[in-house]
Amino acid sequence: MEMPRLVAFMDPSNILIAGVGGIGCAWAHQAHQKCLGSAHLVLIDADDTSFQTGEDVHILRLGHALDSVGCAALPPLAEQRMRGLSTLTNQLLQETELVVLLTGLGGGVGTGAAHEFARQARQSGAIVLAVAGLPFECQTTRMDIASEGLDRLEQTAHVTVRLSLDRLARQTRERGQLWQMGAEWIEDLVDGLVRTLMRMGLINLDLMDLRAIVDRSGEATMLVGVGRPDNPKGILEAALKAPLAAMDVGGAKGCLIQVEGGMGMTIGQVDAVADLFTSALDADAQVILGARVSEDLVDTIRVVTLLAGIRPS
Ligand SMILES: Nc1nc2c(ncn2[C@@H]2O[C@H](COP(=O)(O)OP(=O)(O)O)[C@@H](O)[C@H]2O)c(=O)[nH]1
Ligand SMILES: [Mg+2]
Repeated sequence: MEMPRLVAFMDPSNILIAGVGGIGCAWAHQAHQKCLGSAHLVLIDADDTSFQTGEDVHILRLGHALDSVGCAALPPLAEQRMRGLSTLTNQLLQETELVVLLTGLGGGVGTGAAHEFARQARQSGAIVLAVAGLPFECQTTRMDIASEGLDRLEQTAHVTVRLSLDRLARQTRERGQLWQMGAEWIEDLVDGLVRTLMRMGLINLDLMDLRAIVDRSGEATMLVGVGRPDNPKGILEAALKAPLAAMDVGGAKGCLIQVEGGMGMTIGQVDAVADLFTSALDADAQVILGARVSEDLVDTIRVVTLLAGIRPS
């Protein structure tokens, strides 16, 4: 096996966006562009075309001959190669407190290497939030491959959000875009999370709050909504349009909610949005609320919620 390459300079920043596999790398790259400077980026793949160099990007190359997607033998090979990089990964993860892992399941690399990377990250003490794209429903072979990778990712990551490529594609088609490019939802989610955790707000949230939520048993998911301050209902509706695989969030027992708005945002507006977003939760749900003002948001409120302790439906 050829020597893996790590193009990197280690930096003590503690949020790492990780893309695993072709789609995962594309999503991670796009998300990182949006929150440049606040998070690091690692791209993990077997295929050099996934690697966008030139900025502060770490690259973990899993070696060639892994990229003919759809072959069931490939995920174990990718997993094994990922395991072989654990020394490099440990180095990379030394300062990392939070990993946002993006991947598309159903091919070789994402399916095999994502859960192994998540395991390594968790072992080094990081919180791992994963977003996993699920194959199109007509791709039954890929779906079978994906479901095994998903099981293992869900067992490993603190939170695994299932993203339906069917729903993603439908939405991007409505906007006249290619589905491969329709990763705005992912960008907003990652950007929102990074902002939530990196910057100080009116009401501060920190990693301990996040831990308190993600350590709950049951399923977890995340929602992002953007809209006008005077229309909290519209923000919730926008959030519920996310291309997530179907999941009933009604009974969630834990919720972290970050409300971000422009200079004129009032506590009343924060309350109204938070009330609406939490109204469907379990009556005893633990809710942690954060809010912050951002000059770049004009007449807009963005809400990022992480819901946990959801009973599997
Ligand atoms: N229809 C279609 N689906 C794709 C395409 N590329 C990726 N996918 C979907 O995305 C999943 C992951 O793909 P990819 O990230 O390229 O796989 P990996 O690099 O081997 O991990 C696949 O299982 C498919 O469901 C494509 O060009 N066409
Ligand atoms: Mg690939």
